[in-house]
Amino acid sequence: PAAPGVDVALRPKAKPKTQKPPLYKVLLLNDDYTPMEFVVAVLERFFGLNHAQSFELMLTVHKKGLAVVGVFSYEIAETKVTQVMDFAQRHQHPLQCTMEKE
Ligand code: TYC
Repeated sequence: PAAPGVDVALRPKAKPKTQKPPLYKVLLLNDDYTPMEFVVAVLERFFGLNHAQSFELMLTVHKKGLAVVGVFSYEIAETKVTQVMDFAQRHQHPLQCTMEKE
C-alpha cells in the first residue's frame, strides 16, 4: 500500500485526477431527396465549415451513405442534431442527423 498522499500519483498507471468528458460524433445520413445545396448550407450554417469544405463533406455523405461531420461534448452534439433536424423539417427535407458516442 502507498504511503498516504505520496506515491499514489507517481504510479505509472495511476489515472489522471481529471477525466476527459466523453465525446460524441455527429453523423449526417444520405437520402435520395434532400438537395445537395441544402446539405452544403447546413454544413456551413451549423458546423462552421467554409463552402469548399461543406461541398466536399456533402459529397462524401452522398457517396458513402454517411459521414462524421463533427465531434463534440454531449450537450453540443445534441444541440447540433436538434438544429439540423429542425432546419430540415422546416424546409420539408428528409435529411437525418444523429449522434453516437465516440
Ligand atoms: N443524395 C442527395 C441527392 O442526390 C444529396 C444528399 C447529400 C442528401 C448528403 C443528404 O446527407 C445528405 N440530392
